[in-house]
Amino acid sequence: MTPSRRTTGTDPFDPVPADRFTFGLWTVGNPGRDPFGAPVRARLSPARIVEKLAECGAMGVNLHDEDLVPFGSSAAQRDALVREFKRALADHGMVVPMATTNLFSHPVFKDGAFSANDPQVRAFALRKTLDAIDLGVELGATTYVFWGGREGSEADACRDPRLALQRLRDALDFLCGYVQDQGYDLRFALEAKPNEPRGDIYLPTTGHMLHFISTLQHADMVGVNPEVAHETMAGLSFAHGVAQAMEAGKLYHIDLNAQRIGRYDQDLRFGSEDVRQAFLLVRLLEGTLGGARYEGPRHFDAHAYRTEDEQGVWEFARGCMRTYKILHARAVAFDADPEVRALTAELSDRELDPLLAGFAREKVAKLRAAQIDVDAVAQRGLGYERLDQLMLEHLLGVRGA
Ligand code: GLT
Ligand code: MN
Ligand code: MN
Repeated sequence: MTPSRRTTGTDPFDPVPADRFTFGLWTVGNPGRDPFGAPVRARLSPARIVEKLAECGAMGVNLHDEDLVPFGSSAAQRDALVREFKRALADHGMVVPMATTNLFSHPVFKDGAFSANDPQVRAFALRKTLDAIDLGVELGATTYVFWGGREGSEADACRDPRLALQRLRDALDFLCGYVQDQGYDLRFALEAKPNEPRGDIYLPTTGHMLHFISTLQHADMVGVNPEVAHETMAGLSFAHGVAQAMEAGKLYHIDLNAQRIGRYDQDLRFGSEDVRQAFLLVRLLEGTLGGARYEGPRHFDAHAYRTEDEQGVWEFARGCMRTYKILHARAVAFDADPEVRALTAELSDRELDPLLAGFAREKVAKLRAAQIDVDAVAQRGLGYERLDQLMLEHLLGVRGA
């Protein structure tokens, strides 16, 4: 461990690099600007962010091209910035597991990037992404995120939405080809969002993304990067979306934050609003309920309240990580609780089980002949009230602490 790492005391919830927590440069670096007000905090340099995140116990940082290299920088400026950033990473033992492209800030992307109607915009977006991929790979990234924030519409008659999908597919196929041609060790992770900044964004949920991926030329190197806030904005269960991605072997990355349903994209401190969903999510990611565990970085795509100064930003960062670890510990205790285990134990039926998976003609008659006491089954209470209360009591710290 490097000297700048805070030496942790005995608190088991203090984050350490082995927990694999990461933040975007744009997250803790968010200066607190919103659509109605100017920034409230000074811009932090990438080197400062690296130093402070290391001190907080994070493993690494992720970035957009423009978080490090401002739009329009010369090649010499770029190289100097990259050199300085690499030095900060090395000095503080931090890594860059993920990178992405800013395809939303510059006015040229006002009608989208890969799906824009103007081929000049699409060509520029593709070219910018090639450069950003090179940058990410140079910094060591093995995951590349695509968040199509501007890929959408307000005046929906402006293009056939099927054409938009075709254009998005063309771009991803091209970029997968580039990565393979360069021999990069890089996988793509697609991030869905239903709206904001566009009225409607194409491919609005992780479920939409999962199907879209199956239509790509190099589907094997493309997965998803679901974000808590985005699925919650769509009114969906985040844990279910993540579970589907995991089950499909497509959870390549994750954006952790918090969100209240029905609001704009809040990107709040992880677990701060939706502690129940957050608990179920951590339980799933860490595999305490059984099954495979998510092995990628635990990335926070969130930012501190606009009320905060820089000190508050580092409190925010520590809070994200501590809450994750506390929920993990709660999930371990919950899933080890004998009463929970009894209530969630899988029922088995030696006669019926073999009939339920895999069609065979002879199973049809057996299924029809099986004795099933429908009324008795229908009357059986399932104990889910007790189960849910047990979950709350674990969460509230009065059981299994
Ligand atoms: C932007 C967005 C996030 C995405 C980032 C990656 S950019 O901050 O709100 O959800 O993950 O492009
Ligand atoms: Mn995100
Ligand atoms: Mn968000």
